[in-house]
Amino acid sequence: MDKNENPVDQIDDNVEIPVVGKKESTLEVSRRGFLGAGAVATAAGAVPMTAAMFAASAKAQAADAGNNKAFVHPGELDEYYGFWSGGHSGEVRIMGLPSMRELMRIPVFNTDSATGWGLTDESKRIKGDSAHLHAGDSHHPHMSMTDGRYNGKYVFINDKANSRVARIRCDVMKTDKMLTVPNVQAIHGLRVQKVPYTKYVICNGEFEIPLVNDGSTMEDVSTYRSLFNVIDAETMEVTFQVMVDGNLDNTDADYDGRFFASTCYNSEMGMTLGEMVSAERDHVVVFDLHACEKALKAGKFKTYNGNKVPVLDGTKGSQLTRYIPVPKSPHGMNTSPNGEYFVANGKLSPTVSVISIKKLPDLFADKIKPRDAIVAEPELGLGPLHTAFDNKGNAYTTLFLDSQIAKWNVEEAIQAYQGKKVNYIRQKLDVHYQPGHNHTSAGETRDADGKWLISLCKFSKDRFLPVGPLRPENDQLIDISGDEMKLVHDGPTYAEPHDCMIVHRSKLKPKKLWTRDDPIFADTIAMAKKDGVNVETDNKVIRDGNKVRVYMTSVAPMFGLSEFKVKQGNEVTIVVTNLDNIEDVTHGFCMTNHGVQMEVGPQATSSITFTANQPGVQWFYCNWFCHALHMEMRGRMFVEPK
Ligand code: RUQ
Ligand code: CUA
Repeated sequence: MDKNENPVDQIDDNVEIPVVGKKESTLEVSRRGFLGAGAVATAAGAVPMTAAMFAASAKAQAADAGNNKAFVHPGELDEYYGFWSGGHSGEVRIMGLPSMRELMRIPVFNTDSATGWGLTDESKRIKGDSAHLHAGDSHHPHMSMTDGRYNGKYVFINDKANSRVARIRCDVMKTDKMLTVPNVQAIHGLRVQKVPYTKYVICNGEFEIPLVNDGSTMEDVSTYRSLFNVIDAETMEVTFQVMVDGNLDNTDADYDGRFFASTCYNSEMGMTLGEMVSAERDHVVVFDLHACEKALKAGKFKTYNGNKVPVLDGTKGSQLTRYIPVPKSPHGMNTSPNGEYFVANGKLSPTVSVISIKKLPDLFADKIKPRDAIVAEPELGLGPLHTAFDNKGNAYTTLFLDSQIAKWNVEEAIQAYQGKKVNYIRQKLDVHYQPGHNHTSAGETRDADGKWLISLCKFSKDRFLPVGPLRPENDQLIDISGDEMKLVHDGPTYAEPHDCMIVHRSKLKPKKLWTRDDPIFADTIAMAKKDGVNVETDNKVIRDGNKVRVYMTSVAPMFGLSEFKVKQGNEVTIVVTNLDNIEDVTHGFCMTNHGVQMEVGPQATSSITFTANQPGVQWFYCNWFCHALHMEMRGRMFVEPK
């Protein structure tokens, strides 16, 4: 083959490639310049590396990773499930760890043509008042817990773009509830109550808006509020909201069932970037759930915007909250798995603030001052965003600007804060590049096991073959089981895994087949009953004025109907019941030229509604490969012209 035929061969060996992670590298300088870290001095004496040198050092690194525990042989199963947000793709992805194989995608706020999510009648019912929205921005997937441990029941996820929260049922790995949160804009940080169990999902309304947002006041910033939201995990309705001063960013819960804490990056209530970052200190708001529930019972709330959601007053001076000043625009909020600390990540400050949860009852009893709850403020590096934990008292903080993970010891950071001379920093590991969230295996639960760390890097730059101006991100897997962190895998991902969590496989028992009484399609079955149709046995066309409901079964490789007739302009609902009782035999239904596609899982019923607006013969076919005669699994819709 001609050397030039392979684009890889065209990479010039003598081209200057910056040394990854060396403070003096040219990359470091351009990266920092680009990201606008004003505080960072430009480094002098950059030592560029050639591609050949770079490859050699990469090889050495790989060899150093040694017996790569991340390698899962073909046919072997992973030890962990990972739940990844899909960012502005709006979905959630299931990964296998440590292989980093993508196992499944769960469409949530997006529309998906493979499964018909957003198109089917069932998914539209679940999406409810936002069924007309086809976009979303998913950030924080977190699993329900019992006594501070994952219970394998639900995964909750927020949609920043449309102020929604959705729930995924882990027995079928499908979205089963969705709610638009009233009175707020941009649901951002989301976590669950850990103890005694996930009764509530907690989340923050990030953007400040007038509390009564009907256009009567728009410029008057004093009417703007950001609300903390407490959602019932079972009913998926807002139980109450808490009004605060400043905005709210990320949040987490304690291991006692009493406190939640949220970061605030705009205590100034500024409306421009300059105004938002002007104060030297912002704060962490701590919420006392018991006090909130008491106030709720006592009727100490107001309602706004014509909805019934109780809004409690948690602004400064309230008994429901305490405001702990912390340095400049904190971002991530993470509870240590021993239940001792809330850690607020400094973002614009090189520090994280460690809050002692044990001291919070005294703070609420006004026995101590807010800053007295801080027990450490270790300096870690530039741009600390999120912190994860192992089971040995260490914390792992992403440094966005430094493109590193800082491993530090929590107790030693506390000693240093008390004035002892200790070096609490254990190691700094270069990651590639600009990490946002990180997460350790079971690290947000009591089961933190100190085995794996994921660094979700926002930029991949030179780590993969170039694929055009838009690049994948890089989800890096780090082995933290030894004394040293070791990078063992680069995983390119599509926009934008904000956050993830890692669950041991023993916690999950997903179903292999649907059960016929599943609530996801119960309403469709009820509709069939009204039509006098038994979807498991009948293949029938029901005409109801301009509406036509077509019921058919599917058994590989045939639909129960090979043809049916409608009139042009009819609103047609197709209901398909997959009678195959065999694992992995999913059928699909696609009506050509109508944008109609859906998945029908084994033993499931799925339905989809459209207008038959084109006369003539319209073929429908099965679009999920199911049988040697899958291509033949099709039939005709005859549309009589008007
Ligand atoms: S945020 S990069 Cu949406 Cu979780 Cu921190
Ligand atoms: Cu049924 Cu393909």
